[in-house]
Amino acid sequence: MCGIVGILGKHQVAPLMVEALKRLEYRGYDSAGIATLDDGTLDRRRATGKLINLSDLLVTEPLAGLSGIGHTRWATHGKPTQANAHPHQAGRVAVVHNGIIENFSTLRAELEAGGATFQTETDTEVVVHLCDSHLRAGKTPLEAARLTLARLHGAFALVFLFAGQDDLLIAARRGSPLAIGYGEGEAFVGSDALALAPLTNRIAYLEEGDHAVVTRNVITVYDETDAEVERKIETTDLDHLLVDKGRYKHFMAKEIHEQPAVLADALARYTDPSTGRIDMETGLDVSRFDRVVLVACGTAHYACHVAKYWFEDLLRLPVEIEVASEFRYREPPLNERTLGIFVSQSGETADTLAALRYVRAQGGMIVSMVNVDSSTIARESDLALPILAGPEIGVASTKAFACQLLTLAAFAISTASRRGTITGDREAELVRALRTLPELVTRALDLEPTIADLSREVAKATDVLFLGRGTMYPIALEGALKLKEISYIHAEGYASGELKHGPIALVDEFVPVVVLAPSGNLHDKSMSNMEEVMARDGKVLLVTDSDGAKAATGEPWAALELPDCAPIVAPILYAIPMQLLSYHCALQKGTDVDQPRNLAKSVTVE
Ligand code: HGA
Repeated sequence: MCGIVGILGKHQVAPLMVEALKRLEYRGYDSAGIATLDDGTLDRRRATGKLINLSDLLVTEPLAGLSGIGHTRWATHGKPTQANAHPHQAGRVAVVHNGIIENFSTLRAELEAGGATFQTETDTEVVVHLCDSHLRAGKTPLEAARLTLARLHGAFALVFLFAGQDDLLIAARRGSPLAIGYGEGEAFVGSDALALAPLTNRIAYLEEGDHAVVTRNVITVYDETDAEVERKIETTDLDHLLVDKGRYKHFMAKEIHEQPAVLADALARYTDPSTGRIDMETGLDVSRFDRVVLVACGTAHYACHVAKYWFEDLLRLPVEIEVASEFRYREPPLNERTLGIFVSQSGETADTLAALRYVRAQGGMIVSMVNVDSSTIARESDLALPILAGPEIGVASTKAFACQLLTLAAFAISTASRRGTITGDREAELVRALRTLPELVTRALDLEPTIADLSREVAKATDVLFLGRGTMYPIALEGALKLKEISYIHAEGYASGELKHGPIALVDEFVPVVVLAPSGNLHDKSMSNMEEVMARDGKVLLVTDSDGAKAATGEPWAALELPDCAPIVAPILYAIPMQLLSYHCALQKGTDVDQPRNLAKSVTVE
């Protein structure tokens, strides 16, 4: 959330910064802005809403200069107005900020008492006033930045630009990620390496508490004690990841349709068809843990919820799933026999990262599943398993969810096999089932025209319920979340058996109820719950397979028939119609599918 960039270039930086911000727009699109130094003088352009508004403004009011900082905002403090848009400036300093300054109100009161006049409602503005006060007291930019940083509480990344200092940026990381890019006589700073990909492929990541003095030819990094430190420069290979929508109208549609391909990639990496085994060299001592804790947020949390069923079944161990933002402050008792599994698409989710550090402090083992190999969560794990989904740009997660599930399944099978809780034959049977996924998902995607038709009716609703049992329960939760996120229709997911304990009061002829009920041991129970809904005129959309359809009772409003599948792959398969339904409802409603209101993709604030 909030993307930041800084460039000390050889060419005009405004267009380069807009390009870099385009690749950071997934982090927020409440406003965007840049500040540059032209002949040593600071100037800014800022616009509310998407980056395109800033680009348009720069056409009529261009900004010259070879040095600059830029920002795309997801507001935490203060409305998404132009005044609140970054960069913020006071006197000779401008700043871009990702994160939250938690003690901003105390600092603001103190600065106001000292005569500072604030222009914004943001927490960030205290940073520029503090820094400017130190500059006015005769401190150097580095001294002023250090004195400022020493006063700030919270989690943040900051980049400072100083009037009259054409060859200087100061970057600081405490909690939020920051990458430094090395060029030939140029230097860059960005929230992630992808933002800098067209500018350089030589990247170093600041570590927790670091700050860096960046000039075109020399970059010096200091740790939290102000001691000079080396941070490894890595050569990245991200150019090929610069993606477009191809023939699709939205990234979300493209990403939904990429699922057969990305699942095939992940299967090629994690399964070995010649042996019928999972191919996942983890190096973990699998006998060391007797309890599994799965921690994540949002859609990744629902992937963990599915995995709980798999881990309990295959590993026969106690498994807990946790919402990271609750887990981290609860201080649950854990020990070195706890295996913590952390799932995050970006690998930067602030709450998940904090939860990981808590488990580490308790002596637990840390396994993460992320889509960005260079992310902080990956780097802080004992074992980081890439989910191999490729860049996911649409804010609503689709292909990353499928790949998170596949990676969790492969890890559960491989660990169970090594702990001896499943036989080699059972492993081979499960691997065979996983390998059917690309074809099954392709067939599920063929249902799109039918789902598009159904969406015309569903999109008229103000409330939609999703029901499921077993692993279909978390898919019901995910279906409801997806619908809320991109179509803004109120939706709730429930365990089918819970309906009669309250939510059934919502049911009438205007409420579509999506019932996820593949054939199998829970089908009869699900049919009873479906009958309970239909008896109250609920409009049921049954999602099942051919046997499930044959055994269905009553007359649902509509039915979708997915291909038959093994239970282990059902959650991945049944998520597909949920994604398509929400996508087509959003099209019906004309919402902004890839950048839904109030959301951002990588959640780096609490
Ligand atoms: N607190 C700052 C930055 C917001 C942010 O990092 N969001 O993720 C603001 O509200 O502008």
